[in-house]
Amino acid sequence: MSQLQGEVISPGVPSSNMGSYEEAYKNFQWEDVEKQFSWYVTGKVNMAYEAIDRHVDAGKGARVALQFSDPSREESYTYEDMQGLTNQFANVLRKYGITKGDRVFVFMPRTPELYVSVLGTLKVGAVVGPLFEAFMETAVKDRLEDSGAVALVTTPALLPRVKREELPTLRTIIVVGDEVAAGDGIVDYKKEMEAASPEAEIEWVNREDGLILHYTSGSTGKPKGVYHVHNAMIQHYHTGNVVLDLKEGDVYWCTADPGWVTGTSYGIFAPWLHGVTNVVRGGRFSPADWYETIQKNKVTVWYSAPTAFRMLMGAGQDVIKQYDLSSLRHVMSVGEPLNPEVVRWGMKVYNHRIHDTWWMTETGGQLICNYPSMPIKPGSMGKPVPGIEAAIIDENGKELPPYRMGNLAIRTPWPSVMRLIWNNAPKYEEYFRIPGWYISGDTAYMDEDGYFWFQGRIDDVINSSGERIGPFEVESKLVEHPAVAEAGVIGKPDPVRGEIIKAFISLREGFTPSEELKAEIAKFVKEGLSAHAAPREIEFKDKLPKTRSGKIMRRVLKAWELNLPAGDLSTIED
Ligand code: 6R9
Repeated sequence: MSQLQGEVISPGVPSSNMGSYEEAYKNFQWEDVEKQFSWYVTGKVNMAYEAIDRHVDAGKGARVALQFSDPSREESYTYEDMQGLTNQFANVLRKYGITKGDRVFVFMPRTPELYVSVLGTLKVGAVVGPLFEAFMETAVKDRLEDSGAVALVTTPALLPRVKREELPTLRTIIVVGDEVAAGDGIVDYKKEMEAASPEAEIEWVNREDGLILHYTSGSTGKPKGVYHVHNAMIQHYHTGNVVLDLKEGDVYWCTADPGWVTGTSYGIFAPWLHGVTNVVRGGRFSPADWYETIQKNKVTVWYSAPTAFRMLMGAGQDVIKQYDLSSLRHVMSVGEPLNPEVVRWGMKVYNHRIHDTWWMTETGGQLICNYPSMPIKPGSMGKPVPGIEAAIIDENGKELPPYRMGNLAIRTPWPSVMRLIWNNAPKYEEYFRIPGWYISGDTAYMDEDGYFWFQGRIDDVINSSGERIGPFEVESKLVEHPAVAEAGVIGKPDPVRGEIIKAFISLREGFTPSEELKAEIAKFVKEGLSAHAAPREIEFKDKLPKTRSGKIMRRVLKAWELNLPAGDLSTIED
């Protein structure tokens, strides 16, 4: 573990919203954040009002809220535009009898209509269920069925994947397309929007009323519906301030799809609560298009994921040189461990620190992060957000001293923690099985400066000859090898050693698989990390199985290895 330490990158930008981390942490009160919202007094709230209408009421309606582009569209919408459109959509929903507490799902590509649908749904007090566009029949059905969804917004291309006859609660399907055959529960989005008034009453709800239902896969079983409430906005607003460091006039780009929690908490709520310009780019990943998006929109704050940074790294420096990225002020990452190699590369090619942030669907918002004003230790997730207490505990709830690996746990409660797992109370309670703590399912350790270091999911930790090995550490070393594009590491059962380390590797452009290369890579880890961490087996793959949010699915690698069924694959990419 220790080879990752010792390296520290000082803050490049001294001025940030938070200022000194220690001071901010010490003096923090959640009440001070809550008091920024008028609903603090009345208790009646609506996320959509706070994200959109509030800015119009404050005279800032002419600002650009949504800057959208994909290969066929380029559009911008002011806060005032968004107010009118979301009101219209709320009126459409009301016409079809959709009311407070109903579950309304969105199943469509990233387009302005998706964002209008999400916020319009919130305006009537209904709960949003976002789905990845790439979901196939069973994935869609499982989620709509479990949640008892009454309405769905989708496109003509995706509609055939919705098995209506098997979904008795699903009454209304709103289709966003050019020629929609309306009738029999099918509603034409465009026609209805044209006919709807741009004025609507907002449904004022309680802070504990439902906001969003995000389905996420565990290591076993069907996906779980993680339920969040409007109160989460306190966390979204706070982290938008101290982690995203959003300031008046910022142009912010979160590359995540709203099917993933990052694409809602930080692709919708946090930026709009702060009244900044939110850039949304549809279409597929391409390094040139991504850099073009930054250049063209003069993006100042950029939030992406290790998998994307690794792909950009793989694309090389020549493409970067063709673009002007000087607008960037702050860069962040989330979703899986951010390899130190990627942080070093970010310094070299962007001249920016990439700030790692850690959190989960279940936590609703960021919890452990690196901040603009704080030194970064590459490979560390950073320190708890002010207002959050994090610790490493054992199975009895005992806090462990620095450098001891254990359960990464968070003191309960905090504003955005999930309130339910839909239809699954036992699953929910597992997270809170130790009184006073939320158990994340991740393992980590803390160093003597209070930085947290991710080690793996509980079930991913490898034990080889009595040595505990975190797969992340091995993967990080592997991707430092010039031939390695991506790597996934698992423990393979072994009669002598308990487990041995097996690495699945995709190679960079220009490298060909060979036994020599395998030996060379294994030697590289042995020499760079330690003998016990070196993979005893290496297998080359064209592509590694990943979730749509970019996580390498080690359980799929493990299933391949052991010839077992791979389990729920609904979140797998392509
Ligand atoms: C936001 C999000 C949560 C799991 C989490 C952990 C992994 C997320 C990470 C990270 C290492 C980071 N994870 N951020 N691991 N470093 N900075 O990703 O939510 O899709 O629910 O995943 O992702 O294992 O437990 P979700």
